[in-house]
Amino acid sequence: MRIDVVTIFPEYLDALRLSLIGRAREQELLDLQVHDLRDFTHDRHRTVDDTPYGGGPGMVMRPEPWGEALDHVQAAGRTALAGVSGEDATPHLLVPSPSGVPFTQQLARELAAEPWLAFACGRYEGIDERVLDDAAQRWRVTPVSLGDYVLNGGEVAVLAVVEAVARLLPGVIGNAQSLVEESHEDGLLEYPVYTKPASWRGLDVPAVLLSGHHGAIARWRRDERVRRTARRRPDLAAALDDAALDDADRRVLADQQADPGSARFLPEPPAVAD
Ligand code: 6GU
Repeated sequence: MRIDVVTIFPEYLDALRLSLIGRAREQELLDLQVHDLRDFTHDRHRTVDDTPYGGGPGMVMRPEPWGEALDHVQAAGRTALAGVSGEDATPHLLVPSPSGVPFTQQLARELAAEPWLAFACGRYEGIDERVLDDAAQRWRVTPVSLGDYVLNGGEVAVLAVVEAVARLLPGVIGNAQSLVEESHEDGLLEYPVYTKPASWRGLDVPAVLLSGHHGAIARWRRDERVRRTARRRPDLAAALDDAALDDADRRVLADQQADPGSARFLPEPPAVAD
């Protein structure tokens, strides 16, 4: 996969040299190129912003450097992808913004199937809207949001989106099974996990996990996923597809919903040993 990122803070993206994503780049599973927006300015001060038409607070990113930067991304990516995706390849442009569409595991899966993504990192009050309108005449353009809160710019969101997408690429994560049994893959949150020692600070690992009884362990984990989802994410629990639940799931769900617990930040109720 090819990914281009345009930003005024290229150093923010240095974190994508670390760990699994860094190794994926070394192995050329991922070709990630970061471009400095200021390289596409022509004035002495390398100005990327100006005051908003219509007044109001803050500054808006000027369209001209963005237009040139995205033209450069188009040309550089086409050269890099030559032969892979054809002469008319275009990136899917993602624009991080608190007013974007929610970034979800489902969207991450869809993006992981694409050959070429580009990210336009806005700062200040945002990018002149014509930059997106112009790009949309040639490319697919999707504003994306991490959630209902405000960051200072798109860079941190790009770190999150690139990590969520790149880990789904074939070969990036050694154990493919660990991608299947995860929060948000089937609408349920993940079950709690434990390692040695079996007793720590007076807290015992749930006995069922030491029982060697694989059926009972699978049932306990499933119950914990349902209970945790109902407790922490009533929105997800309400959206569960009833057809995907068995009788035990429905019982656990009903019990948890009848006794939801008093505070969002309480730890889980003690696990019941089997
Ligand atoms: Cl994607 N960008 C910015 N600037 N703020 C956000 C966001 C994105 N998602 C949530 N808040």
